[in-house]
Amino acid sequence: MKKSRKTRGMALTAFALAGLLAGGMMVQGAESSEGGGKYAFISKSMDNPYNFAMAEGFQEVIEGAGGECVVNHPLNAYADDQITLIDSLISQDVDAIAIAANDETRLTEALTEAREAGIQVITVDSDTDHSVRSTFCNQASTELIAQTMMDAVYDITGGEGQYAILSTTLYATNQNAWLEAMETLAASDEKYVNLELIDIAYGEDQADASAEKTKDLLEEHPDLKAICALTSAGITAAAKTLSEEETEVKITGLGMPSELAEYIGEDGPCPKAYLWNPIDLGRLAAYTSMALVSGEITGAAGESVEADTLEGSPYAITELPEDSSATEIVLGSMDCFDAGNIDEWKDVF
Ligand code: RAM
Repeated sequence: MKKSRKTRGMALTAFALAGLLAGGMMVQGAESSEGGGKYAFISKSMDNPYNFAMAEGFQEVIEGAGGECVVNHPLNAYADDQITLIDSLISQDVDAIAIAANDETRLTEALTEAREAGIQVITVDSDTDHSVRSTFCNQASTELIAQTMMDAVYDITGGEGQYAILSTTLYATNQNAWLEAMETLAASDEKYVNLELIDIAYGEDQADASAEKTKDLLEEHPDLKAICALTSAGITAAAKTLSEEETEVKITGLGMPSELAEYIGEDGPCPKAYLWNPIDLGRLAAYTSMALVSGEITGAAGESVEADTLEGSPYAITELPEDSSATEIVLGSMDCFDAGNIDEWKDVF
């Protein structure tokens, strides 16, 4: 199996910093409020509708409660771009940072400094080193996502043949956890015995790079039957590429129905895709940040988060399955988008 990677450059960080200082696109300032606290959200990267959806939910809840919201979308999905933003938020004296981590360990120093400055830190969508955040707003359990992805591959291939996975970067905590769980499941469940994982490609959570990686997969693996994209940016780019290349190879994975609508269908490149509600995930992160700042919770197992506008409220804070010294809050389930329901879903997110 081949793994591809792209090296990251310091130039990106310098560019991100320049953008930040110039008040560029990367940083959306937000409504000021009557002293309800200053709450920051850092997504993985800009130009990704999934990240805009999370930010929208986060901002809606913070501003609805009278807080000030600072939304930061880094230029690229790398730790360096996020470190620059964390440093800036420390000097802006925010009360809390909710971050979708681009790397499990490389944010540790910057987030430790944030906590030492009295800032509450949580992760959302993608976790860090457990010691530097109070809790993690997890979209759905790793097992559920891995099982759903393996079953989607099984369904669209008829249960046999070669498939490839399209991921984001080599460092993304969430995609790496899902990948590992998929590999474990594929190796342990007889159901998947006739499926062969032939390649893992990394499209950097960007449209262009994901499209290039999709073309490479088609060229390098003539017997490829399906691609499973663990990224909303990747699945849309791959679906577009498959349709332009007029290939029989199919795609499934995690994606936004609003972006995938034209590719979904029995005859289209994407028979079905899945996702949790990213706007709700942003809302949950906002409620959790506010509860930490007000002292209602500390992030310990056994506590819960009141989330007035979310159906599942209150959300229990539970121990991480793999580390009883750290916690998470699981948003819940995933929805499936296919020819039968895509028209309803495409306007939701
Ligand atoms: C991408 C991001 C995010 C992931 C979604 C499904 O936009 O990588 O982390 O959860 O896809």
